[in-house]
Amino acid sequence: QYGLEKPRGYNVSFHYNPHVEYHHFGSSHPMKPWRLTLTKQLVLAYGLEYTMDLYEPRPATIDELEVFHDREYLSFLSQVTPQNAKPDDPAYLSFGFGGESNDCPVFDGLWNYVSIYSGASMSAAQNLNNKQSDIAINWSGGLHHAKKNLASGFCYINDIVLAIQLLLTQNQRVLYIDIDVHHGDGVEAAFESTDRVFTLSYHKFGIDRNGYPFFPGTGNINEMGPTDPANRGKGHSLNIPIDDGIDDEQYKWLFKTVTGAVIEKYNPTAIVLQSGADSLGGDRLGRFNLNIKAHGFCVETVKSYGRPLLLIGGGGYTPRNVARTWCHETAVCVGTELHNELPTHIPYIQAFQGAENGGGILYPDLHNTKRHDNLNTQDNLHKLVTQALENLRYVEG
Ligand code: ZLM
Ligand code: CA
Ligand code: ZN
Repeated sequence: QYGLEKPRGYNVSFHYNPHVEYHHFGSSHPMKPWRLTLTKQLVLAYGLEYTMDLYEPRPATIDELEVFHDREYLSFLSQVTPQNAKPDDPAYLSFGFGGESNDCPVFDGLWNYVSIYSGASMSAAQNLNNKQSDIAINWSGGLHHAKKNLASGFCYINDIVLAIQLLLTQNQRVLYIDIDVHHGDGVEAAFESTDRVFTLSYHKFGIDRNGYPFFPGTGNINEMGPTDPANRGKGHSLNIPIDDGIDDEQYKWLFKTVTGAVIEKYNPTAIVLQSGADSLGGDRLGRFNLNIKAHGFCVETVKSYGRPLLLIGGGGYTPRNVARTWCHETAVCVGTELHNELPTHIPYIQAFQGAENGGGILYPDLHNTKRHDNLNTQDNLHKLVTQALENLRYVEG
């Protein structure tokens, strides 16, 4: 209807199993799989499905997940239900479930949910491996905090680690970039002892007024992986700690300068970009002040290097803006521009209408919708970039 034709150049594939939508972490939990429904509705309303290859991947199997995760953890995760869960069982707490914050609740269909989003990331990685796609997208993945035997920060299975492991069968060097507002600690930890994966995370870092560190509390500029010179992974992680309220121009400059230096030095043959949308202005959990196009600039920048690209979701806690951003970034991948006026035939159009919901347009101004003062000075950011570039001294391409 919008007359979009498949652009020459980039083959983009979209890996999405709609069953992921029907899962709920519980009322008032910030992670809402429903944001994926909204994203899909925008992508369809703009006609982007005609510009990509669409896949409905099967759920991953327990054997596939065991490539990274411990068997005992998986057997617990695959069997636990809200009915049989024993919150005082030591196994329950030690695997990261429940607890005081209840970041990782046990909900109905949990195993189904985790196998679906993981299967989609693996399917996307396989498409890159077979050279069927130049860019493969899974907005339901990007759960970067999960460890091999631990659920953490809304993440149970680390689909990113599983996808990178598949890419490593065909690539000597994989670069992982993470623009979620939280530190990509699980992916960094998984590959700390290899130089075949370089991890780069941009995130909010610091202690709040109440004395709590911003989750997960790691990722300062001096954390560069193992320090033992005998460890091949030494210097193959780069962390970019950022303070509250960073704006579009500052973030774009920081991202372009640091990411560009890493790509040129490390020379990866494939790139994985975790595009968590909680770095947007007005996010329920985030602290940054980015607009949708500044977030999308990161996708454009990475795409411009022309390497096989796996693009995955992650955080994002203001669902209407998550959907806007991931729809925009899907368009960036296929190389098309979208009208600011949202098509009116979208199911759930009300979610995007009204002044507080972004006024029925694709690119509302998100600047200071939650009033985080900008604590990042130009001087701090220049020092940060200088240190970041120095941190690349152990890297060979
Ligand atoms: N408490 N409900 C980002 C993951 C962020 C941990 C633990 C002291 C929440 C949050 C859960 C409904 C990604 C922490 C100790 C009390 C925090 C976090 C359930 C609200 C709710 O209303 C909520 C009852 C819940 C959780 C807020 N949790 C906000 N921030 C973080 C985890 C995941 O985006 O990076 C990738 C998907 N957890 O801060 C405590 C440390 C304080
Ligand atoms: Ca990050
Ligand atoms: Zn996050």
